[in-house]
Amino acid sequence: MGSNPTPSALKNMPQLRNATLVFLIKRSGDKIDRVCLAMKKRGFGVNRWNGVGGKLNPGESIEEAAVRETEEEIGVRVRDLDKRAILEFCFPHNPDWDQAVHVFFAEKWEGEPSESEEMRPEWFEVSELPFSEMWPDDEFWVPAVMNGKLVKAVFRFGEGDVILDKTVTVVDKLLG
Ligand code: 6OG
Repeated sequence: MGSNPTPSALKNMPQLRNATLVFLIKRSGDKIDRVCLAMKKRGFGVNRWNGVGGKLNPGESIEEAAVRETEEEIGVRVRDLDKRAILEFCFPHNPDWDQAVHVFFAEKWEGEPSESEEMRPEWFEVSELPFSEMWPDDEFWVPAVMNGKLVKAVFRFGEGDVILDKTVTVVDKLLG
């Protein structure tokens, strides 16, 4: 018997599909004062403001996917990526949507955010984020991340994107 057995509840857990979420940020001194959100024009999360990102292509790393998606969605080539959160989303009524979202800040990029068929970017003051038009989970982790905290969180959603339960933890380090 191993000294550190896998808890039985975790044994049969399938590995969640990875996805990326990138926020372009502008600082004033140490503080983030502006963040680029983009209005999703189609598909999953349509009509919501969010960072940019998406699923990984076969063989791609999480960071490679984050760079590619940012370029595809808002025409900006990021030069740095700083991982700030890992969020697990489960949708028991539609497990195809289950995903582990890796959240990054980018502070250096080439080009200016511009509209694509999928996203319409806009700069927001961090103090004026449009939470009523964002995913309902965002109010529980975005403020901490904007304040410089690293976050791990798990959200379970029901029909109509209602949060059934959640665990949001500020951590010292993000692994994975
Ligand atoms: P595509 O399916 O468009 O990628 N994403 C979420 N973002 C937030 N803030 N909250 C959620 O709560 C999310 N679920 C997914 C990850 C989906 C994009 O949306 C993000 C990707 O950037 C459920 O390829």
